[in-house]
Amino acid sequence: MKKLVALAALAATLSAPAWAATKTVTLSVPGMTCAACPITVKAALSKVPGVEKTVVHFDQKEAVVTFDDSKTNVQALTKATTDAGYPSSVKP
Ligand SMILES: [Cu+2]
Repeated sequence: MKKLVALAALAATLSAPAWAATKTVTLSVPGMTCAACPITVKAALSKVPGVEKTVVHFDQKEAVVTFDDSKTNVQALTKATTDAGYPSSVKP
C-alpha cells in the first residue's frame, strides 16, 4: 500500500487538480483460465466510470487499472470483475 500511496501522491503533484488523483492498482484475477477471459475482465473494468486505462496480463493473471479516485475506487473495480464472473483482489 505504501508504494501505491506514494505513486498517487506523485501523480497528483505532477498532473491532476488537487481534488482528483489518478491511481494505478494491480488486481489479482485468479479465475482467468483461457485467452478469452482477459477480454471479459478488461471490458468489465473499462465500463466502470472513472477508469482511464486497463491492461490485463493473462500470464500473470492480473489486471493493472488506472483510475480517477474522485470517480471510483478499488472496491468498485473488484466488484466489477466479480460481477463479470472473475473475483479479484488487490495485489500488495
Ligand atoms: Cu476464458
